[in-house]
Amino acid sequence: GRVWTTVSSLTDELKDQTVLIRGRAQAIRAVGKKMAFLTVREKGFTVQCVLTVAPDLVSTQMVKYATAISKESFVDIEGVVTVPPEAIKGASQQVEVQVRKIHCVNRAATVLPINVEDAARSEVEIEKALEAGEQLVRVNQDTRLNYRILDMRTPANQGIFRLECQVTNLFRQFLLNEDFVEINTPKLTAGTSEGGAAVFKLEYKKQPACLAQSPQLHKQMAICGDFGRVFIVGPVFRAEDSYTHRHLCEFTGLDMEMEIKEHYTEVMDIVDRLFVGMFDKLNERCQKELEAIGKQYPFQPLKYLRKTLRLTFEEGIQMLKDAGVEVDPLGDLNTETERTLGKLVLEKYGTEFYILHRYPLAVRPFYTMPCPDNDAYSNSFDVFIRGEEIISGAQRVHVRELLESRAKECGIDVKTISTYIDSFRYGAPPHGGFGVGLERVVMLFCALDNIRKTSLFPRDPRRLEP
Ligand code: ATP
Ligand code: AMO
Repeated sequence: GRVWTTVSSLTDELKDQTVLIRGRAQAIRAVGKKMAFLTVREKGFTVQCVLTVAPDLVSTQMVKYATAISKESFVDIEGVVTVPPEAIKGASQQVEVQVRKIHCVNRAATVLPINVEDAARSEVEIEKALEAGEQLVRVNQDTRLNYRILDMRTPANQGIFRLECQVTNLFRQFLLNEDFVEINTPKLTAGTSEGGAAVFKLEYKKQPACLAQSPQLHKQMAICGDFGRVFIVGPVFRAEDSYTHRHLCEFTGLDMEMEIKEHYTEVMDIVDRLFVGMFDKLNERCQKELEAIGKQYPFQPLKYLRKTLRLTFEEGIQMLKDAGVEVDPLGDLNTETERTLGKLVLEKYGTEFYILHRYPLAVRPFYTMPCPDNDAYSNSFDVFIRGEEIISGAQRVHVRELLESRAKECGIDVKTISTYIDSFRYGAPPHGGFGVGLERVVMLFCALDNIRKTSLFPRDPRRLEP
């Protein structure tokens, strides 16, 4: 077989060598009848390919053939790598390929709903281009999502979803190394786990059912079944009724649950080691991805400490109060106060990643363990990146009677979760865990403004397609 080279690996080390590449014709420009430039893109990386008419090497017919190829078509190119005296504008690879053979493998339609080159520009580049009188279309979010397969081709999107894959991978690897067992939990369930409103109802063989709002109940039941430490990677469904930048109707949950010996801080210790290690490795292993994302959506690298800052909810309220922001000391923070606290924490402690724990019991789900010293508070926590929540976690109630009364107090129909509540009849160890929203981690790590940018095929209150 022939030896193929990827566009991303075309460097000056290959100077004068003949290479074979397959990619998309991103842009084609003819210069008279004897020369043409072709930008070839493969998985977000681009290289400039040059056709120059020369006896026995390149014919005028070949130039004509090349310039007739429609944008986004797949092409095979055989050519010689050269290093141009000046830097190439626009291409990610700084070498050129002098074309010897070109073949169009599969043609794209001549009219494209999205021009991938335009879709890849940053806001600053768009402004500049428009000022210079260039003709280009600003691609809006709905168009991007309607034609997601074209939008996906931009270098930034290639980076985002490769980075997302690493987040899942690092979550899994870390927990496997810590003796956790990966399990799968049902997505078709009889009852709700996080409270009534945001649930998709459906009929399950004539029986009322819903799509799992989280693996919460089943991951705890696996602890009752002596697995000790478990985790789940899977879809989570929330029938959100408002349209925000950070809520989806279906997202990917990274969940874990573990026995605890003494204190819920054991769960926060895992958050700390898991995420500090994850951020380090993302910065180290995903440099190309981060660079591609930052080129279109410029952002500052996340500021985090070697040991994650922990503040109690009361301390957080005090910081807000000192800054003149009045909040209910036993109520929840809202999007705005969470953001404000994030700013205050950054100023005072120099970190954009921190844990807020000991939340008021009244604002947490029924399965949350009250604080033993003061049951107005709970053994629970949220974790924030750049002032927005990425994780909720807690110690759980493992005493059946308390669990049942807490569920009733919270207005849960206990009949629908009786098998869960009954699991605690037969002896259960103290335990706790947390749930992470994958799309939120990637969105906030890269300071992106919308969760639809980190969901490959987002589901929101208005979108069920593609
Ligand atoms: P969790 O369910 O763990 O709290 P979350 O990030 O979805 O995760 P919510 O409880 O939904 O958080 O909300 C946290 C805060 O964000 C709320 O107190 C509320 O002020 C605000 N918020 C939640 N949902 C919306 C929404 N749909 N529109 C505007 N603000 C919202
Ligand atoms: P919670 O409801 O906070 O907790 O969800 C856990 C994490 O999931 C993410 N998240 C969302 N992401 C996108 N769209 C949404 N609509 C959405 N809702 C939540 C957030 C959030 O921090 N059972 C508990 C977890 C636990 O205690 O183990 C739970 O589901 O990043």
